[in-house]
Amino acid sequence: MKTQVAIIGAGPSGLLLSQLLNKSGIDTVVLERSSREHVLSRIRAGILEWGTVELLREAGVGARMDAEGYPHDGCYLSNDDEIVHINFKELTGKQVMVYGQTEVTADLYNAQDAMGTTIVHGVEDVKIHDLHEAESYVEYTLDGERKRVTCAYVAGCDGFHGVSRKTIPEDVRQEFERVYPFGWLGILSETPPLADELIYANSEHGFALASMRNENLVRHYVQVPLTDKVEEWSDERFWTEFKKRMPKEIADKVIMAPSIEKSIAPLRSFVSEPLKYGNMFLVGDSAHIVPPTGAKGLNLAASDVFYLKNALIAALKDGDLSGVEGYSEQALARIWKAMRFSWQMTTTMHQFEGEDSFTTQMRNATFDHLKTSETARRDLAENYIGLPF
Ligand code: FAS
Ligand code: PHB
Repeated sequence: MKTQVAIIGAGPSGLLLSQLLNKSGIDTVVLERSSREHVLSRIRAGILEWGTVELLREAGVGARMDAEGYPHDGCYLSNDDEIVHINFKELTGKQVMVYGQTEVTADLYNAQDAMGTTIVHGVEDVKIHDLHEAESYVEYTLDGERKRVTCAYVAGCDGFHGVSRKTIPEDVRQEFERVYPFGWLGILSETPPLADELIYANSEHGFALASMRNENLVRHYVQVPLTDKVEEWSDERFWTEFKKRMPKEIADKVIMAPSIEKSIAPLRSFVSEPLKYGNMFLVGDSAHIVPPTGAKGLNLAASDVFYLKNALIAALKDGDLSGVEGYSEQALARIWKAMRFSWQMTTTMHQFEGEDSFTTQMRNATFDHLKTSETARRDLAENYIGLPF
């Protein structure tokens, strides 16, 4: 097979890049390890920055999001029973959109079907070659047969455990990492949201987040030790812990209904530089991981896609290589600022095992500053709604 851009991975990064490139007349082939059903079964992000909303509209996949998504003007942060409202709309003029990553992925798949693009599922043993030649190629096995896609460029959209980042030699890569000593246990439950907007709760018992998907489906999380296993957490244990961490006026409204999905995600901050190696570009989770506290993971993938699609269109249609040469530096500038915000939100809102009393006082002082300073609230709002692409 021959194409202009070989895309490895059919998660949000790969599908959105394929959608935007094909809309501009650039030919792509997407190679995905899992089945379409498996990709669509993943429950992940829930918040879209407005830049992501506008990019999805540009890609022609905004209709269901605009019909079924929920624009939110702000969110709440609580510290035990104290609650502070961060009014994004008032402080920045912007909102965020509550619309699950699962829905975004489904909308992208449907649009890709309509466009008749090439997405190959169930590929194995992907290998990337000749990245410093005029033409590169990607090899993979499908149904026991070894195949090859020749291309001008390769987009590594294959997530944290993918092959593309590891194709860059270790002595070329520089990796930065912070692994947090806890994870998030998340559940889906068919109950109404506990408030009109999200609640990020810090308490002496640990962190919890009350999020939502629609008026009768909530997505809630509690911080758990990394050693915990999801089977150790009954629904009752989850709800009891969740109520302890929410402010009393919220906890009193909790309906302890059955979970329809339950999973634990570890938290880590990670960046691999550079994002370009010859004809290959890293996009989304293949290049970086953020703790979900700042709702940045999916949204950083979107800004990477925005920079790369512009660069590839300029290179392949006009022979202008400035974008592809500048992609890594341009994307990393935004990645690092989102990395900082996500790390700050995580350290501010989570209790760390064995932390000293000074650290606890710093957390309380940060919360008090948010309560009393509009400037502090505007800084948080500006980062949460998403820095400009
Ligand atoms: P993805 O990991 O989504 O997709 C990569 C794709 O590449 C996958 O389909 C995979 O099967 C495929 N692949 C991997 N190796 C391959 C290979 N060798 N060959 C071919 N295909 C290969 N973000 C938030 O903003 N909020 C959240 O609450 C949140 N929760 C999360 C919970 C979990 C458990 C995880 C893992 C992530 C969460 N994230 C969250 C982050 C998540 O949303 C990512 O940012 C988002 O999925 C990034 O999309 P992609 O870059 O497409 O990577
Ligand atoms: C979610 O709804 O899954 C969600 C929302 C906000 C976050 C993380 C996860 O910061």
